[in-house]
Amino acid sequence: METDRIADIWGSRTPHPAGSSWPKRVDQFLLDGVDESDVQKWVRGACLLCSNGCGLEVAVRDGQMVGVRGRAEDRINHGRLGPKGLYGWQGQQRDRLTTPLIREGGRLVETDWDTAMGRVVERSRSLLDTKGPLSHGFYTSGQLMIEEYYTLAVIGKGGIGTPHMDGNTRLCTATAAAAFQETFGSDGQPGSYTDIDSCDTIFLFGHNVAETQTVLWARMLDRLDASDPPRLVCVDPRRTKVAERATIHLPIRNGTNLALMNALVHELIAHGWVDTDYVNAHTVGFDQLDRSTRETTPEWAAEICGVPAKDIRAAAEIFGSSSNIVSTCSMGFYQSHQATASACQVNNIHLLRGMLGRPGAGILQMNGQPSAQNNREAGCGPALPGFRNWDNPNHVSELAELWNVDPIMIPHWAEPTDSNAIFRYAEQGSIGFMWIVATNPAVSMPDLARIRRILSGDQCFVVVSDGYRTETTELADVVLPAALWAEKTGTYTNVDRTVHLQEQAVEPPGEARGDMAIFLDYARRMGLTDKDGQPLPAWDTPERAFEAWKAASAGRPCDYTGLSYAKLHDVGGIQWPCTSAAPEGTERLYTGGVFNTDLDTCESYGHDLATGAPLGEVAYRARRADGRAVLKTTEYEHPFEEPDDTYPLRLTTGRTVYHWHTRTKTSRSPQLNAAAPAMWVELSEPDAQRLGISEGDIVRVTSRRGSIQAPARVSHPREGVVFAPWHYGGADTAANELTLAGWDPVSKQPEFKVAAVSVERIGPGQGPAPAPTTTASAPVRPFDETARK
Ligand SMILES: Nc1nc2c(c(=O)[nH]1)N[C@H]1C(S)=C(S)[C@@H](COP(=O)(O)OP(=O)(O)OC[C@H]3O[C@@H](n4cnc5c(=O)[nH]c(N)nc54)[C@H](O)[C@@H]3O)O[C@H]1N2
Ligand SMILES: Nc1nc2c(c(=O)[nH]1)N[C@H]1C(S)=C(S)[C@@H](COP(=O)(O)OP(=O)(O)OC[C@H]3O[C@@H](n4cnc5c(=O)[nH]c(N)nc54)[C@H](O)[C@@H]3O)O[C@H]1N2
Ligand code: SF4
Ligand SMILES: [Mo]
Repeated sequence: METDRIADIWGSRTPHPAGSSWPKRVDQFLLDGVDESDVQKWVRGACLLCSNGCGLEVAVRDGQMVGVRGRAEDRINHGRLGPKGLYGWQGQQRDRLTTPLIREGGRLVETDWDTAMGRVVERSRSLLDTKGPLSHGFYTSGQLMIEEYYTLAVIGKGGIGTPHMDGNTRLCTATAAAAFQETFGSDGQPGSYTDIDSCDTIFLFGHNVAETQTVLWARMLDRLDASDPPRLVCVDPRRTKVAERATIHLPIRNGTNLALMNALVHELIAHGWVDTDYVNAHTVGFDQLDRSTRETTPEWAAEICGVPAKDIRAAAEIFGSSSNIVSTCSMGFYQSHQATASACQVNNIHLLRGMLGRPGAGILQMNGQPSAQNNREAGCGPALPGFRNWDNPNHVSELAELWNVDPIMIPHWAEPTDSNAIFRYAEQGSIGFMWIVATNPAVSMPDLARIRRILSGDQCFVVVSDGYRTETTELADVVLPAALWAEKTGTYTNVDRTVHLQEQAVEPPGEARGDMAIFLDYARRMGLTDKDGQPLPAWDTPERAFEAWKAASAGRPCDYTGLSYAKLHDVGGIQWPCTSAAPEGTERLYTGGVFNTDLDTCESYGHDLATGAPLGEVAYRARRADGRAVLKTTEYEHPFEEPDDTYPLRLTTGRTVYHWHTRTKTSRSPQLNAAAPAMWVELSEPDAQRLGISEGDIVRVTSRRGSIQAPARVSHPREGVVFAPWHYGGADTAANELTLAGWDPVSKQPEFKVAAVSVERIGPGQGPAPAPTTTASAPVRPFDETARK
């Protein structure tokens, strides 16, 4: 069946009553002129264009991808695909990098693999010999596969021995991981997507699910359109499509999440909406939580957040009176100065009501990228593989044994380095070799002028692996052409712990190679070995890497030992932990109210949420969580920048449904690109009127760091808030020219969601802004030609 997912983003409704299974609906898209009988094979896998991880099959003809269709039996999507899933893959067939590039006389020129890798290894080896492992930094992604992450984790942590490894997951889901660790002792999503099918209430905290996990929103819509719909509460400064369906929409000022959360906790406790038996049996820290929220009344929060106290009370009452609640938490919460504390409060309200570990009651601290979870699990970023605790010598020696290396090789003398610090060290030059894989920091990091300076300077040698030339490859010393999705085999794990196997469907273009093969080539050329002189890592195929990863995960919360390529091929998505005791996977974590906070199990000894100071083993031991969850919060503080006379508006940034991040794929997909071809900026109607700005006028947005120009869309952010999509690179258009390099003290996630800006009209545009009209970016009214000045 042919599908239009540009105009009809979520597709037709299949409503169903609470507790029944979500009906199937198979979406398919084949290139023009291709019909099903032309397809020579359908190759199994999952979409890699967001954390939802929809199961699909790739249609192949004559060695080329010619289409996709959803897998009806997959637990995630029951056959559905959204706009990016249906159309995004076409972007892989255009403008690809097909040979390595090296910088010669200031310019990037094509070369062969031997020459390119020769340069990489020469620089890496000489720095390692003269300056040691701290001269090396690896900045990776949330878009690689487990096999690739684990391979690089072993190379970086067991072979090179550097703590300077992080992913762009720092910008994305570092807070999800941090909040899980602080509350439950380790990373790992408690809930399951099936909870949506049976809950009676949904809370969305800073999550525009309608545009960012469209198939999950379709799942929610199918309950909202049923005869027994759940209540919906949406916390977002913009009137998104989610907000339009909400029972209560709290359009709080960006940067004030913690004030709201502290008020919700206050209300739950003040009204006795607390499951005291659950709290007593399964948590520690209630008295402290109670004390620190005594004064945080709805009236107090209303003042800070800029929403009516009665709406905060009403939202609290919904939370207090529902039987089965699912909450999701995403970038509106994570990309802020008190991100971890705010996300922990979402965990806390669920714990207070015993609202997890059973059908319909669950927490979804969202991931954004398709395999952000795997970077966290496999230890390619800050964590040690298998959610192991760097501060626990037993955990470190387990890895040393697995890898057959001396424990001293594995960096564990301090907290691992976050990407903010990695870029700082690269700026100073103490990191002289930085390898950037599957991320485009010259568009996605805050304060871009500084990022460009760091990457283009001589103080640090920069290697970039990507499928395309990007804003970042243009600053590199060596560029390595990478195979992309479906051009290689491997596994990845979505938000609700569902693991998918993507099988290779087609060959990569030209000389492009899979990232695992590139990492192994590097390791071999560097001569990395274990204690017995055997090559490290020991494997050479994706399946062997997966088997090695399974061994590393054994006995840890993310246990993969019951999975295999064959099983994933047959079944589609399966949730970890999957073991011989739970061969079909595990729907929910913490069903018995026992958490991973035991001293020997926990992934972290926790932090002070206000300062980010690590608490250490002694303090952790003294708290005696011993399997109970930890209720933690801190006091609300103002964001780093508040509006003033010069910069009177609050900028926030985010996504549109039709693009993926820096658009390397989606700008090359005809349908997606046409739907949102160029940059725009959104203003509320009162602000636009005050500033004399009409729809489509060109405006300049200026912050303390830089300025951009774009046509204005008069839409639905709250008054005083400016919204900029951050997809469009370029010094005149990239939202991150404006954002600031500040971060949450615990998760170190940058504050992309608040900066003070001014907006001025520069002149008339050419018609309405090039923003979608089908989404949160819809104009308040149709474009009026006569109103143009
Ligand atoms: N179409 C599309 N889908 C994607 C992606 C994409 O690029 N495009 N990227 C994927 C990735 S990696 C991620 S991380 C996810 C992100 O998914 P989301 O978190 O849903 O995406 P964002 O648009 O960044 O932010 C969500 C909402 O936060 C609101 N917000 C802004 N400031 C605040 C605030 O201070 N408080 C609150 N409560 N809300 C605020 C914004 O108005 C916005 O609607 O999406 C994934 N899915
Ligand atoms: N202002 C602002 N900034 C933000 C955000 C925001 O909300 N506001 N959100 C942040 C978030 S949540 C995220 S996740 C980041 C994302 O930021 P980035 O990671 O920089 O964005 P992408 O465009 O996804 O970049 C991924 C790159 O990897 C390449 N790639 C894809 N697959 C592969 C592969 O298999 N191998 C290799 N080697 N390369 C591959 C792609 O071509 C692309 O160039 O941006 C962050 N930046
Ligand atoms: S919801 Fe996400 S995973 Fe599913 S089709 Fe859309 S982009 Fe792909
Ligand atoms: Mo993300």
